[in-house]
Amino acid sequence: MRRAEAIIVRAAVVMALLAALAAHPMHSVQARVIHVTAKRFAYEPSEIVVKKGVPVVLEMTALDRHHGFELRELGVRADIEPGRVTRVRILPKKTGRFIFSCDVFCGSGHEDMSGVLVVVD
Ligand SMILES: [Cu+2]
Repeated sequence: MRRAEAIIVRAAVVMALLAALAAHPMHSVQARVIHVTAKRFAYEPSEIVVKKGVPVVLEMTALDRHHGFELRELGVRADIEPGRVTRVRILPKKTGRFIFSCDVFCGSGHEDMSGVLVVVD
């Protein structure tokens, strides 16, 4: 292969890689990562403040047992388990206070296991 051809091929490979990276939803906009833990019968933090239009990734893990994470208004639900990180990407599109709660029965305080995602301008 001639030198010019080799350079063109290399440039094409780099462009294709960059395009693939940019097209990937997790990389299209820099997402803010927020760590959340769940245990009987609370999330930490229980109040998560995010900015409208800025994507966030919740990295969630459980400290004691299997819990759930349901944020119905934003169409999000996930399982949270010990020894595992569950990632949920959220793009908040409107401001407000959105309650999330545990939807996996985890004991006598399960009904009170909730938190709030606060979306601000
Ligand atoms: Cu629960």
